[in-house]
Amino acid sequence: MINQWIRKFKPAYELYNFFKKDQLKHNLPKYQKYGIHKKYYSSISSSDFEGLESPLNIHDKENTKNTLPQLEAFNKLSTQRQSELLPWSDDGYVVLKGFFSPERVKKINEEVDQLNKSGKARWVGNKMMFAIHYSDIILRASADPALMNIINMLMGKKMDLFQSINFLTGSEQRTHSDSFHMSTFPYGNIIAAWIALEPTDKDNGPLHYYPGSHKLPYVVNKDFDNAGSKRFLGDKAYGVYEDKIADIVSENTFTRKLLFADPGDVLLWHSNLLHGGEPQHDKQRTRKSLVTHYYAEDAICFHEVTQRPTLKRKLDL
Ligand SMILES: O=C(O)CCC(=O)C(=O)O
Repeated sequence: MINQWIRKFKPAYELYNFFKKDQLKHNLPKYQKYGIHKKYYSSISSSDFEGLESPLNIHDKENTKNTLPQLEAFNKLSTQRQSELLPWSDDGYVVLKGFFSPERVKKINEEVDQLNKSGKARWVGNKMMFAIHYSDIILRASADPALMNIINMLMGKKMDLFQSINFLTGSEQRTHSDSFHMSTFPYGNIIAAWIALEPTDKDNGPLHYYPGSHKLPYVVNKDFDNAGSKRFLGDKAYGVYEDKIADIVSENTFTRKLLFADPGDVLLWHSNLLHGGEPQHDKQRTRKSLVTHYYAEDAICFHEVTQRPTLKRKLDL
C-alpha cells in the first residue's frame, strides 16, 4: 500500500533526480526557450505544454516525396534506398532492406550471447536494456553513421542515440506509440529503429504496425483521465492506456501490417506510429532483434508515462 503510494508521489522522483543533474541538465536551455518554469529535477508532462503551439518537423509539415529529392545527402544514396525513404511522411515508417550485412548481424548475435553468458546483460522482463552502455558492438551498430545519416534526413535535424533494447523472443506488446514512453516537446521528436537479427514470420511474434497512424493526435495522460495532480501521478494502470489505443485503432480504418523481415533489415518508425508485437505462436523459436531510440537534440525530453524528465547518460561515441 505504502509502496503503491510512493510510486505515485512525484516529490520522491524529484528527490532521486535532484542527484542526477549531469543527466538532466540537457532540458534546461529548452525549458528557457519554450518559457517552461521548471528545475532540472522537476516532474514534467504534457500538461506543462498545454496552450503552447508545438511546431511541426519538416516532414510532418511537408511531404518527403517532395523534400528529400532536393537534398544532396539523399541523392548520394542508392536508388533502392531513395525509393525506400520517400513514403516516410505518408506512412510513418520505412523499411531498409539488407541494411546490415550478414557478418555484422552475426557479430551482434554473438555479442548478445556473450553478454548473456558473462552475466553482463541487464534484463527487464524479456528486454535486455541499454546494452549500448556496456557493449561497444551494440553501440556502434545503434549509432552506425550510415543509419544516423538516414535518421537525421528523415527527421530533418540532428538526432542522438538514447537507448537500445535487445529481444531474444517476440515482445508480444499490445499496440502503443513510443511518444507516450519517450516524449518530447515539441511533439514528434523521437524516432525508432527495429533491426532484425533473425528472420521473422507469422509464427515467431513479428512486429505489427498501422501505416498512417502517426498522423493521429498524440495520446497523453489526460486523454484517459490519468493526468494526476501537482504532487501525484494519475492512478490508472498501464493497461488503461493500451485499452485507449485499442479503441482508437477500432474507431479508425488503418490496415494492420506485419513485418516479415530478413536479418539485417531495418524498420524506422515515427514517434507516433501505432505498433506492437504479435503473439509468438511457436514458443520453441527465438526472434532476435535490436530496437533503438533517438531523441532530437533540440527538444525537451521526458516520459509522459511517468511524468519524469529523461535521464541521458553520456555515450562513448
Ligand atoms: O519488437 C517488438 O515486438 C515490439 C517492440 C516495441 O514495440 C517497442 O520497442 O516499442
